[in-house]
Amino acid sequence: MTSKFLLVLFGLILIRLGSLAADPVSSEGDDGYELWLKYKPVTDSSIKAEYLRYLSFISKSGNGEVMQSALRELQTGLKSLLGKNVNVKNAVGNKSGGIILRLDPSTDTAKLPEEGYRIQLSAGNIVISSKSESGILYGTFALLRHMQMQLSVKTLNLASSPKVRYRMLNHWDNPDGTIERGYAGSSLWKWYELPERVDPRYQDYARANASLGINGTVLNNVNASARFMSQEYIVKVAAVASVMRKYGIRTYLSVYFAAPKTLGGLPSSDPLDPKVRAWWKEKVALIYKEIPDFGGFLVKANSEGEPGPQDYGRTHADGANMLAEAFQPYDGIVIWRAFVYKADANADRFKAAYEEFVPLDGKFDPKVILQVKNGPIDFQPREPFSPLFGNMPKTPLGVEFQLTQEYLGFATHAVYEAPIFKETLESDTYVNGAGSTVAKVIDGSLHGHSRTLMAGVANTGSDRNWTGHPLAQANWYAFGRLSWDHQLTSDQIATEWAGLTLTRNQKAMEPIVKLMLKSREIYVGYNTPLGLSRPWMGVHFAPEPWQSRGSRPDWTAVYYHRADSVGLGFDRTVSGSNALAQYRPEVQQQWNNPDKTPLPYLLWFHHVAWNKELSTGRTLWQELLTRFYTCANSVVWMQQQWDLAKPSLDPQVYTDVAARLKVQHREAIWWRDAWVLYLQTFARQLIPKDFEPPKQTLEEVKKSVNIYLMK
Ligand code: BDP
Repeated sequence: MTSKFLLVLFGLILIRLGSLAADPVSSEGDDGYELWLKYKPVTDSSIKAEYLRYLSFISKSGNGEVMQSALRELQTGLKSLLGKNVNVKNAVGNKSGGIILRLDPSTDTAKLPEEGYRIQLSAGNIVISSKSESGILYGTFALLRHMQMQLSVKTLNLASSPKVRYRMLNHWDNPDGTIERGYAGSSLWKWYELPERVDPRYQDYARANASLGINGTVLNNVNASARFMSQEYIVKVAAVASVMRKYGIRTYLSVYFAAPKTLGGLPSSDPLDPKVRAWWKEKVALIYKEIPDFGGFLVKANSEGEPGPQDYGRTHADGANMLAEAFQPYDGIVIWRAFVYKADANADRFKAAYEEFVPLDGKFDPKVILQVKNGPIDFQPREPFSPLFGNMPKTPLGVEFQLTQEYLGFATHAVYEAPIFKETLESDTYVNGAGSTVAKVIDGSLHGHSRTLMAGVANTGSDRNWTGHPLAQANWYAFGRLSWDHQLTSDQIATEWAGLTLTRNQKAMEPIVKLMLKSREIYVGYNTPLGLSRPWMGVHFAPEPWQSRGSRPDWTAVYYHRADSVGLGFDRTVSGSNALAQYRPEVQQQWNNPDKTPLPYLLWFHHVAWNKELSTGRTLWQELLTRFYTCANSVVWMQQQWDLAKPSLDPQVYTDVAARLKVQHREAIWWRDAWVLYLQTFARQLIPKDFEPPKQTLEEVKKSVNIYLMK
């Protein structure tokens, strides 16, 4: 080897080292797969020293699958956080310096409900105790979360239990691998490979859910295929359920109400027909043979063309109770959806679910829970709470939120949804006087129900980072945390999620959390300000306020915003549809006077004249424009916040989000221009000088929307 060659080689090595040293973060290359379970090494040396005192052993009581998962998670977490393999010792006697997983029905957990846990220091050990293995698993995740946040364990004393019993994700996944309203790739469930091949990803999905306390998953779309009731598919479902079970998660299925006819070959699916009842009983028995902890059925019936009991002149209660009867021998439930509305040009879709279900209060089998979307229409960026909440005291009502961003900009708009969930949960129904919040309806405390439910329509898919938009992971996280404890604040959850997922640097976290907390208001501002809504048919993404033709009136845009030469908005007071009458007088009072209605809800309840002066001192037209423009511009502010955090962010994540924020800005302007130009044709007013006029004409915007929608 010549000395010249050696010099060149040495030079190359130096260049390589130099580039590595200059770019210390890039080696991480965070692809988002690990979500909030990254278990990055603890860097605070005094905290690390505290933790190291408890790593001499792990001991556990109980040997079930869930306990094994808790142990595995703890060992993986500790190894990654602290670089130590911690072994299991079972006979530890009086030893200290370890972590004890104690399944203990008697002493310190006596006051805790089944799934609750306590974490405390006792005789020099960290002790996680619970009555159930699931509780131990939740406690283990809580301890690991505490350690990921590098919090002291010197005075560790945490006790927590879920406020809601059924905390579940609803997947709108189809058997062909597509996802209805899914924006993060295709379905996680690979039906054609099951049951022989069980994708390892199912386990990571289960871990992520269990880390938040989610204990149920509905695997298939509410627009269900009958094939899930076939023996072939039940076996496939059983293979997925066996993974979920290890993490305390029960598996549920959406069912096609007409399955007895289409799959079973019976002449009808009439819920009062004894043959149909027998068919379902047999089906449920078959399912329990394969899946002993099966959770139950979720049903969308007589809704948007799906079959249901009304096809036979029966009620929703008849249908639900027939299925409940099939579940009598088992610990399963029937979750019946309240998302129904009829094609009636003169009716107000807002009122439909209430009219249909309130008369049925008291008629449902105790195994039935009614699942109600948070608002009366359909997951709009902002909706008043559904008037069903509180008005069916004899029926357990669960709430359904949507994590997938159907109306919230798919996977290109950053919208942190915790404030949406909280807004519904904190709404006061006044049914038993002030303080009768939706949260108290759904956690059962208002009307004394123990079957309580919070469901979230999942935003997961086959994308490597699970949710497409990296920040959308926060919506899954927030839903899970709130389903466990609805009293957590949006801020708390955002801070926790950002700290676990993006960066531990305090300075970087601040702008990220600010961005997250403002994101929903910003979106509403350029998308549906002042209480506009837009559930028209189609892809639910492109702006189409002009859409006036549909197969039914409530599948058009004009049905909802009611723009005309006088003004804008849907009159739901006595002079209009009187939907307000479905609320208690105290709630009506907040919304029935256009002068007093809070501006975010104004156009939900009133048809307001273009020149009416609002509480801001601006006319309706001016206020709309102010919101459209300010909020579209605020996306630039979001970009700035994100950039402030850049030095502490993984470059892959930084770049991905930065690019999506650019798309968001472009699309925010698209939305703004479409609304402004279209509404201008009714308002016949100029765009005030302070605002830059749209660069395109209305016709040009319409053309771009048509291209977007083209097949
Ligand atoms: C709407 C969706 C539709 C769903 C329906 C539902 O557009 O795809 O099937 O809700 O919840 O939001 O059943």
